[in-house]
Parts: sequence; C-alpha cells; structure tokens
Amino acid sequence: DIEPQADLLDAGLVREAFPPRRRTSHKGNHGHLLVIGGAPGFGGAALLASEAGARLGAGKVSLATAPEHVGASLIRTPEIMARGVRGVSDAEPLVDMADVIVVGPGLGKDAWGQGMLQVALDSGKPLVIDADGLNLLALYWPDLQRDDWLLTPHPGEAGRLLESSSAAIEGDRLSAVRDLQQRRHGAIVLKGAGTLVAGPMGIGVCPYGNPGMASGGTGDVLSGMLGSLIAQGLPLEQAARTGVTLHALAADLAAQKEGERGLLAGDLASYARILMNLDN
Ligand code: NPW
Ligand code: AMP
Ligand code: MG
Repeated sequence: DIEPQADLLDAGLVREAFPPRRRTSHKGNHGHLLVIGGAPGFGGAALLASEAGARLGAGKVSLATAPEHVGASLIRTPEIMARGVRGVSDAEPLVDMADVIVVGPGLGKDAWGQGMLQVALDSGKPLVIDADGLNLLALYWPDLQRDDWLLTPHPGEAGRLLESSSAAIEGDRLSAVRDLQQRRHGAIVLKGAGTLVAGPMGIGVCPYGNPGMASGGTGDVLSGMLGSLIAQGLPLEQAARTGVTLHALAADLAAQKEGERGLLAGDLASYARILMNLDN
C-alpha cells in the first residue's frame, strides 16, 4: 500500500461554492433538504442540523423527528417544515419530496432509528449519514457500500465502523479515512482537529477550526451544512470539502469575535452566513 497523502483544503472553496444568486431565482431552485433524527432525549441534534441547513441556503428544509420535538422546532425555526414521525409510513412521503437526506443526528439506535435509516437507504436519494446513523450502519449494514453517500464519523464512530477504537483511529487518521473510503465508497469526513475528507479526488485535510468546536452539537451542525450544499447542487465530495472548510472557518471567525470558550454549536451557522456572503 502507498502511504496516503493529503492536500490542504483552502478557504477559496467557499468562494467558489456561492456564486451570486440569479435575480429571478426562487426557493424551488435551491433544493429541498430533509433531516431525519431526534429520538426522545436528542431532539436538539436534529434541530441544529435542520437549522444549519436552512441558514446555509437550501430553498426548503423539512425535519422528520420524534413528535415531541416538533413544537420546539417550530418555535425556534418556523422556516423549517417540522413533522412528527411515529414510524416508517409517516416518513415515506417526506423522503419522496427531498433532493437530499441527512440522517442520524440524535437518531438513537433503537427500532425507530433503524426504521428511519432503512427509509433513507431505500429512497435512492443522496445521503449524508452522521452520528447514530453511522452507529446503526456499523451494527446492521456492515457490508453496505454506496457511491452517493457522505459519511461523517468522529473518531468514536469511525472506530465502530472499522471495528477498531477511537485511540487507534487517532493514531493513524490518514489510513483510517482511506480504509473507510475503500470499505464504504462515497465520500468520508473523519472529524476532529485537522478533519480529513476522502473520496475519489483523494484526501484533503482541513487546516482551520479550533477547540471551541469541542462542544455538543457542532457535528450535527456540520451534517446540516453538508446536506444544504448538496441540496444546492454541489457534487457530494465537493460539498464535503467545502462544507468542512466553511464550518471550521465559521468557528474561527466566532473565536476571533467572541473567543473560543463559550462557543455554542447553534452559533456556527450565523458566522458561516457572513463568510458565504463576503463576495456578493
Ligand atoms: P473516547 O472516549 O475517546 O474513546 P458517541 P456522541 C469519541 C447526539 N447528540 N477525538 C470519544 O471516545 C448525536 O447526534 C445530541 C477523539 C467519545 O467518548 C448522537 O446521535 C445533542 N475521540 C448521540 O448524541 C448534542 C472522539 O467518541 C465518543 C472525538 C451520541 O453522539 C450532542 C463519544 O461519541 C450529540 O451531538 C475526537 N474529536 N470525538 C443534542 N443537543 O441533542 C468523539 N470521540 O458515543 O458516539 O456519542 O458523539 O455524543
Ligand atoms: P461531533 O463530535 O460529531 O459533535 O463533531 C465535532 C465537530 O467539531 C467536528 O466537525 C470536529 O471536527 C470539530 N472539532 C471538535 N474538536 C475540534 C478541535 N479541537 N479542533 C478542530 N475541530 C474540532
Ligand atoms: Mg456527532
């Protein structure tokens, strides 16, 4: 095996991803993102992902979550079409309307979450799979490969996917992300300081970001951002490279303005908005 090498992800990716909008464009031109997640106790993860997806410019965003979280979503972000889903049959019509699906934030690992992941996998839509979606893949779909998915593990989730430990993943992150891509295909984002993105283009390393991001929900926000970029037409791997860069640069801008300590995941998308609009 050749030693895997990484190229640097560059801030220029963000500029290229957001050309000025056409004067006459309407919401139907900017894609429909569906986020599936938020089992009881983890509603915030799905709210954060869907909100970040909306803030990054998807034309429409829907949320399929446990019924008890719908009220909170409507109060915090009424722009999002939040639906309580009790099971697979409630989720199927939502899946049909989406251009891309983010599945996993706060999904849980029980029968409800498993059913939701099954619906997403059966949809034939491009997928971003994060968090418990990845844990369920490791448990119940150990051999599944797809070219049209983006998997976003942190080192703990990567360890579960590779039947290894987070310590072993951290010991050789480049080999881990390459192995995951060879095993699962599509594009892989291995999160953590120096996030790596692996896909057919090779491996990119993100030089941005800071330990202010080490707080609950920042990964959930990333998944929504990635889904939003795909909804708006970026190819999967390019969305991964761009979204990872934008998420980390947003955290750096937040740290520069307000400090690293106290950064909340829910702050990131507003900073990303500033960066997305710098050139137009
Ligand atoms: P260790 O201890 O080092 O071996 P889990 P989760 C590792 C939802 N959330 N570098 C580390 O392992 C998510 O969406 C909901 C190295 C750590 O102990 C999920 O659905 C929130 N290791 C669900 O909770 C906000 C690292 O992974 C272990 C690492 C569970 O997700 C929070 C923890 O991972 C959360 O997002 C790193 N950089 N990062 C909400 N507001 O609703 C992680 N590890 O066991 O997969 O748990 O990530 O909290
Ligand atoms: P998650 O563990 O799924 O919530 O994801 C955490 C997010 O924060 C990922 O995008 C990580 O890359 C990022 N992150 C966490 N800690 C750091 C750090 N020390 N430096 C840079 N990025 C970090
Ligand atoms: Mg996470």
